[in-house]
Amino acid sequence: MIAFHNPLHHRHAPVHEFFRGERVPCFEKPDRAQYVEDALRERGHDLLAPELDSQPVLAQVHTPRYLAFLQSAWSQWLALSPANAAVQPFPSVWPVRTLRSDVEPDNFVARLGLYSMDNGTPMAEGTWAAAKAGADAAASAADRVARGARAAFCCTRPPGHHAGPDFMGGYCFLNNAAVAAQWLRNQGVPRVALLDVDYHHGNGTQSIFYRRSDVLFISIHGDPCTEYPFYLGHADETGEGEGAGFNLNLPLPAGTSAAEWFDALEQACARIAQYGAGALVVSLGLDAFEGDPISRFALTSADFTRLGGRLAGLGLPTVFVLEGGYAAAELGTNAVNVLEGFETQEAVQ
Ligand code: SP5
Ligand code: ZN
Repeated sequence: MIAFHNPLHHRHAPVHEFFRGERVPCFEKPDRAQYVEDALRERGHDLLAPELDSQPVLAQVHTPRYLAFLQSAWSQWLALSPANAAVQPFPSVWPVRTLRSDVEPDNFVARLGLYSMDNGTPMAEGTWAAAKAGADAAASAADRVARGARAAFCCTRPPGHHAGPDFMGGYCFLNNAAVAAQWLRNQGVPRVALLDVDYHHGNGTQSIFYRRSDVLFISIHGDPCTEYPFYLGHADETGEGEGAGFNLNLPLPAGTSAAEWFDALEQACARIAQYGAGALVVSLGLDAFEGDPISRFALTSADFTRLGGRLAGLGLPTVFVLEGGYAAAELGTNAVNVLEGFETQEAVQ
């Protein structure tokens, strides 16, 4: 399969995140992408460098002031003190209900809170460079598909699906899958289906497309009553305005078996077929894996091959975008299994 990698992903390398008030090592670490790249090469898939600038499409899915903040955040952080070069910034205050988010405070940490949904998305010196190159890789994969490729894979980190129009969160900064979907729309695909199979609800992607009918968003994920991101992802969120009826959430309890997970996948596939999509974008999180350290579904490595085969059965030009998945050593096998399940099923059709 055509696969784009992110040559700058390693420049996003924060050291720690918070868990129950303590600093713990980051789960979203550079070796995740390295394992996937290694597995792709071992199994004969070539890796291409990004070949397009995603900037115009980023401006369609994120707000100007958020993009401006993100691009300059590290230099603003250093301007507070040169010693900050060795310190990770974290937000500590957020504009929740009744507080104003229309006025940007001058204080850097207050602005960081304005543009964040959690304190679980640490930044480092190269975060913007890595995130931007990842969005370029997603645009490049989408463009190949728009120009006739059956499928393409974007192997990148940091992930993207928790990043909304004007905020970061859940290890995500720029919404790569939204970039891919918007790129396909700009290239003339009238209706794009975006299926998110990451363990965590793709709240950022949902919010970006919630009032639109030209991108159908479907997510299979851990029930937000108990699982991150907690404040979005319920079954009664079905879209608004023009987008009414074009958002489908399939939350499943923590501990759900693979058999039940594949039942939900059938519901998702039925909705995609009914929608009449011209292309499919898959937010390919691999944290539904039984061995994932922060998630509680039970898919095996073989189940990821089955997932790829089922998606091929939709018969749509498909862009796969890597999202979460924290069992790093198994991430390569699980990602390539999806792609090979897709290609094998494609070959027998
Ligand atoms: C893209 C993606 O998968 N983002 C997930 C963000 C999850 N953030 C919350 C992480 C909570 C980690 N809890 C550690 C439990 C260790 N037993
Ligand atoms: Zn996830």
